[in-house]
Amino acid sequence: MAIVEVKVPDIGDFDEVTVIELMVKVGDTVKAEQSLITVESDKASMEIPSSAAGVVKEIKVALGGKVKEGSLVLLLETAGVAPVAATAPVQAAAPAPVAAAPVAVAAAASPGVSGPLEVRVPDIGDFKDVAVIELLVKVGDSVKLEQGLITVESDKASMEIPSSVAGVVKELKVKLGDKVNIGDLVAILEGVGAVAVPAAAAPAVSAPVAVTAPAASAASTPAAPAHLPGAAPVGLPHASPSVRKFARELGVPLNEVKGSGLKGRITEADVQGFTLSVMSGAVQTLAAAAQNKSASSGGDGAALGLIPWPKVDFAKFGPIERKEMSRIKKISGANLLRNAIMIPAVTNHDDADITDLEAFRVSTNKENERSSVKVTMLAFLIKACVAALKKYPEFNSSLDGDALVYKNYWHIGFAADTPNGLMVPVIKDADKKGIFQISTEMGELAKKARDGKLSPAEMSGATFTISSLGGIGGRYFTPIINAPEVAILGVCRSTTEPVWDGKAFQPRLMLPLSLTWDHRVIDGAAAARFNVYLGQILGDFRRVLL
Ligand code: CAO
Repeated sequence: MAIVEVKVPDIGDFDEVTVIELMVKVGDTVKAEQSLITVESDKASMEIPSSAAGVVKEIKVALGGKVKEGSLVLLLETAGVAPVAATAPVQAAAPAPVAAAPVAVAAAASPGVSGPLEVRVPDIGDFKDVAVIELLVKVGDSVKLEQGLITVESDKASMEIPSSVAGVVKELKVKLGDKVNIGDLVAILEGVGAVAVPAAAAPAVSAPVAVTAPAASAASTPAAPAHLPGAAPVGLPHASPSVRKFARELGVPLNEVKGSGLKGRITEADVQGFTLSVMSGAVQTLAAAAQNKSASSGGDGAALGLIPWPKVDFAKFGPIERKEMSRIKKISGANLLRNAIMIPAVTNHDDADITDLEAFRVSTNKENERSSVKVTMLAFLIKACVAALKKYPEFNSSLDGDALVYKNYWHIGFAADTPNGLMVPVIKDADKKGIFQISTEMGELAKKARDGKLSPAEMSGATFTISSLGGIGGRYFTPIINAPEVAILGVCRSTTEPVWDGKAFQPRLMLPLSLTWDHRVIDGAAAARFNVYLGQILGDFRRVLL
């Protein structure tokens, strides 16, 4: 054990910055590079990462306090041996800050420009191929000089790209998910006002003009940081990159979350709180509210250009009873509708011979009769799906704009039928767990789902989902993909059937499988291969080891 001092590393040109968020507390176990605090200057917000892994012993900074390069952030107890005498506190090697702050430069204004003006990505420091995560304006909007047009984000920082001119947006040249670099065209504006030019030299600008910052020059129109206090356009959520990422993963609309941090900053706890409020029904997202409104008015499909939903006075034909749908049904209904409409989904049906696997499952349960854990077919299916997902990784991916995000983790969701409606708890890291552990967790999660006690974290992060109706019955069905996943496996009840072995019919236990997949990501041939491979594994589970 050693005590390690974590200090503020080189934070570029910034002298003193304010601590605006404490992201860990005493007793927390942190990984190396995990963000510890967020600091903010008048130009940028940055997360200060931990230079070592360990347990937080003491926090040496306070909210609102000022720090600079070399300031002590906290003391960590690490598992390893300290690089110097173990009794003395050791200064950790200073890591680079998570966010390199964009250079701040005063821009002079050259008034009286009109005509089409190009706004390009200015010097954004060392960042390359940063993703556009927010469009802050739309065609037709009037923008002021220095107003943020888009927000870009690397894995380290988020920044706003400001307009170098005042004018009306004629064309947006980027879309959500695009990757941009210095010099890339962001928008074309009809200039009506000032053009920002380097403070040192303010040449007359005649339209059309490319307002592009020279790559190496600090004296250029800078990329404004995402959290420029006082200058951020109204409504821009005030949150650190990691909180934004967390919100995106949960599908939380950040602009609807109230920040409890310094200067209204949105913290991870705020995002969690918002999620819980939505789950408990206390709060509705604006999107859900709009969808519910549309559904409650008959879901008339007007937005899709469809003919109106039939309005029928059912009471005319016989006695009726009207009941409000459960909250979970309303929420899942809105999600199912979106997924059914937006995903070009195809379903492949197949059968797997599980005669031997079922015999093994039954004998395993007999051998462990005294154990409270019952091994279920679904646990084997989860394990088999992980093997198939590893062999065909696009089934474990998600669409992000024009890119595919391949996930190197295998979290499997399973649909659970509850008195309040359908819920999808998630077995995290199913690849690392054995059948007993998966069965145990599934039992616990299914119980929590039925008792309405699942936490948002227990329902998030799935990379693939299985919906099993095997305990109930049926033959095949077409499950709806749980976006942003790209495939889902539906399973029905196994039955003993005569299967031709080349010489005679043999009684074999056959499991019906229905794989629904997103045709934007997966081709029919790949889906057939996935099902065939899954069937082979279920037919001979030793293949999981290969
Ligand atoms: N074929 C034949 N029998 C099966 C089977 C299959 N594919 N899958 C399960 N069974 C059997 C089990 O062995 C068990 O039998 P015993 O009681 O004799 O041991 C019985 O059916 C009940 O199983 P179960 O459903 O309780 O357990 P499970 O692990 O299969 O499923 C869970 C757990 C939570 C997924 C399930 O209870 C559930 O909620 N299923 C519904 C999912 C759903 O609604 N999907 C639709 C989504 S789209 O609207």
